[in-house]
Amino acid sequence: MAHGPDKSGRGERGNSRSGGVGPGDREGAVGRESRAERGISQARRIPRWFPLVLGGILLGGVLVIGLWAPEWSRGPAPPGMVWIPGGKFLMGTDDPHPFFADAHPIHEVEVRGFWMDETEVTNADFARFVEATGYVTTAERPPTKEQIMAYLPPGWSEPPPDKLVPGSVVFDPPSHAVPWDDESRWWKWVPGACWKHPEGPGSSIAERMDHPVVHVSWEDAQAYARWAGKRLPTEAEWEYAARGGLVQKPYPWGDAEPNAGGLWRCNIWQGEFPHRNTREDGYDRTAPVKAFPPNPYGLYGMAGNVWEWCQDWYRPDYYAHSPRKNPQGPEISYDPSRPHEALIPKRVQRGGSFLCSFGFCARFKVYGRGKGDVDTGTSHLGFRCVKDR
Ligand SMILES: [Ca+2]
Repeated sequence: MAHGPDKSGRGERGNSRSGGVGPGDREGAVGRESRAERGISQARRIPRWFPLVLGGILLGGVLVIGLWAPEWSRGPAPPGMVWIPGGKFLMGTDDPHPFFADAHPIHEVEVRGFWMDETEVTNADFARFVEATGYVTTAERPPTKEQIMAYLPPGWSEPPPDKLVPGSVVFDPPSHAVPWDDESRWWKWVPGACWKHPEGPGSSIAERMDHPVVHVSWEDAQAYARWAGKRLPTEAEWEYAARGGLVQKPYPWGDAEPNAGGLWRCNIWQGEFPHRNTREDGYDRTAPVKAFPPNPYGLYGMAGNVWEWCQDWYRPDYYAHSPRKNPQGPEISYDPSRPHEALIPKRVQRGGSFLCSFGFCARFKVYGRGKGDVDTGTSHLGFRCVKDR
């Protein structure tokens, strides 16, 4: 009884659990050897480099998805805007002309991708904003005595109260040639001039709803941008976009002169400035925002027509120490070119206007920089907006 089948069976099970090899186990070992041998055989058929290559492909795929996913996730284009893919570019110029002394040196800048209005903000756009908000522009409010005195050279007397009326600065060409040493020969303060009356009372935008809005201060442009859920471009974003992916070319379309082949590519000045405009490009003042072809990014009017406000404060020496990534402009503005205005807060303007010409002001080139008092709009100054993804 002591050697009965139960004990024997427990013993076999016990041996099996402790690693003993019974007939069934032997068969299993043989089976495992066979499978192992088959595995070795298969491994011998797969080149040793294969896992490395496969891993590399998978890793590369993950990286590509990681880099491009933000581009995919930007969603559909907001109406009237085009996507400007982020990247690096060479900002500024080595053009030795004094017009461009503040655009030195050439320096590499990197900007994030952003949406940009394909055109300047039009009178129709601005009318919708005013209708929706009741906004009153700077030019439609009476200026303060301090605002006017800030522009006058030291020693000038204060303006009488009857001069403190709403108005703006209008290009008013003289009838004959004049020296270029004093802009007051062609710029006039016109009471009643504003975005709705670009040349003053009696003028109208009724036939110019697709022209860029003008007589907007920086504050007005900011107010519009906030209402539209957008913002003004940084100067770096503006220049990056204007260049359209071209490298160190003078114009948004490349190297060709603005009228190469007898075809005008932008609205600037032809003739003798400021008294005789031959309007070979078809326009003596503003033009419709899509009057000329777009640049490679699909942006219209990045040269000429009207200057465009940017977000940045202006300093002529900023490029010498600009941050490389997404520069936002200097902390404060400074403009020593007009000593009595040096401390007036000025923001950057870009793109030039219908008053630009090679002789008088060639700053409609993509690297040309302009600037202006944040409170002052003129008849050749507008803006466009950008929007982050
Ligand atoms: Ca013109």
